[in-house]
Amino acid sequence: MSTKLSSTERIKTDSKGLRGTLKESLLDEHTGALREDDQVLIKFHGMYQQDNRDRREERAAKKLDRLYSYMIRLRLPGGFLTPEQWIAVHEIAGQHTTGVIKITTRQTIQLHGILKAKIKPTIKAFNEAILDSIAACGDVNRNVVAAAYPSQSAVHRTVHQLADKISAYLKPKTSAYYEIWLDEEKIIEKEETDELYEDRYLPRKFKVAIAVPPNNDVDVYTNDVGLIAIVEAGEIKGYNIAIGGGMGSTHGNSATYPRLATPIGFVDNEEKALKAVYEIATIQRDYGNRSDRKLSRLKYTVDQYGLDFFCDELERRMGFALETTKEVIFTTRADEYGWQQTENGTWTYTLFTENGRLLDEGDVQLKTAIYEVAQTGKANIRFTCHQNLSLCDIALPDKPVIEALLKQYGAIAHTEQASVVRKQAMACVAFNTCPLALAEAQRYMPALISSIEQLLHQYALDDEEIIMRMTGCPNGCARPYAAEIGFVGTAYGRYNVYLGADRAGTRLNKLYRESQDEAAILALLDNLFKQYSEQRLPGEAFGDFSLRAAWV
Ligand code: SRM
Ligand code: SF4
Repeated sequence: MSTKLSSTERIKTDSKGLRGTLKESLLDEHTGALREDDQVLIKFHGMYQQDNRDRREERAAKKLDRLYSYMIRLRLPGGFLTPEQWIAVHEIAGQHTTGVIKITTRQTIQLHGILKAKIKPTIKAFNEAILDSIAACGDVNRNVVAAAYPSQSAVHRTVHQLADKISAYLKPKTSAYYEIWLDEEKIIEKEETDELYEDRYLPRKFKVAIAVPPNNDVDVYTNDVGLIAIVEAGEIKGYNIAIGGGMGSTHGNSATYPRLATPIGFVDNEEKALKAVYEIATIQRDYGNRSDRKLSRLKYTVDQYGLDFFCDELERRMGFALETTKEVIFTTRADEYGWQQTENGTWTYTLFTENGRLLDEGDVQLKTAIYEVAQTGKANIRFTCHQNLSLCDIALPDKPVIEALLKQYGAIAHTEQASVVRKQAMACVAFNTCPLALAEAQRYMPALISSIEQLLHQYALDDEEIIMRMTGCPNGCARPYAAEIGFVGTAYGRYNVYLGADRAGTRLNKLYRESQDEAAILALLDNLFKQYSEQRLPGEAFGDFSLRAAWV
């Protein structure tokens, strides 16, 4: 194995606490881009430099620079916003961005299309709403996700608080964000010691999720660290800990692979869970691969050193032993759409937001609907890892007002009329902003689902909750390897098709066919749905049948 550090490692250690030359890059009016090293560093501040890929050729023909802009992602542990914060997000989205508010697969939002000169005003506006984008990207702990349902049970309140605590505990200590984007006074870098990240940060991104069985809505095993709440008689008794999940792989590189996290033990209180997450991060910091970024996620560290070594090292660093993993049963990953009453008597309405794109289109004015609801001040907002949005904490007397607004702007009809399969589906961003996309995803999946709905109808499978997910490349941002049917882009208009994951997210799928175009996908699904409708056992899910039928 090479021991030469990757170029990103030098950029991090030379960055003076993630400052680099970002200030100078921002002032350079000759280009919409940043200096090369700063393009890496800005990620740690929650932003990505991008360009409009639909316009690359046209601009190249005119000998023009690419059309650079920035995507900003918020740090939002547990995916929560107050109505006041939503109003701020809505207004910010209307000023310097494409206008679309994009709910991500990790329970937060992204805004795209921000020009370089507008980054600072955007961050300042977020800051006024007590929102930030620190560590939403980069080689650090990312947005901590937590079970969204039902948002008001005491157990869920506890895990939402734990998500906040983990996010704060693993937040980089540098004050570069405040200096660069908010013009706060410079702090002498030497005084900023960061015991967790030191000056090298982690070898790669690090993701933590907290699940509350039986709903695995956070897809807990696809994370570097999964905490699974063990609930008895309505109380959390502790957490199972699972390590080494991750979806990303690279076409043609067999050393890379998706992996589900392995349960390694149980801790009986929150303090120990926090300590465990922290020390798992320090082991990854010290042992993770810093030469080849394709092999640097925790999953590869775990597989390289072995679980025994990892657990011994973890117990040594924590100063206490892990207990035996408790039995856990997950039965679903689905969002509970529509109205749900929660334990404390308040109401939640979960809205279908196809691929997380919140906008106004024709009669379906989702963005306006949420804005108007937020204006009443009578509902909080919580995002789900399924790219959806829940209006929550609604008191019974306020329910009619909110329902009327949702009806007025077409949100209820939109949610109720969407088919079962569409409501289970997810697609990543892909074109036109993702620089890594090989094929379309969120712009194409809705049309493909329409054709799939017709096939399902032909075999009376309309009510089957088959989980389908699509990504524009093998990085796996919509977790396609944990879908019953996964589509992974290989080239424009072509996808690898994967089959066989289970509904609860405890088993990965396997490659079924390579590089299929739409006609081939529909033909193969036609055949598979026919067999499934004729031969399945009562209640047998499509993913389970795929294995029994030995399709993969
Ligand atoms: Fe992702 C990179 C979008 C969730 C695995 N992801 C990207 C970038 C930033 C492209 C880039 O590096 O320049 C994409 C930006 C597109 C755009 O224009 O907005 C991008 N990822 C997304 C989002 C927005 C997809 C979505 O439609 O919701 C999700 C934002 C999550 C968030 O709020 O933090 C998103 N990405 C995920 C997930 C799912 C998850 O975390 O539950 C995964 C798979 C799990 C995992 O991490 O293994 C994921 N994204 C990746 C990878 C592959 C990482 C790897 O280990 O190999 C990359 C590429 C990379 O890091 O080099 C990537
Ligand atoms: Fe981009 Fe690939 Fe992630 Fe889709 S899966 S957003 S194409 S990196």
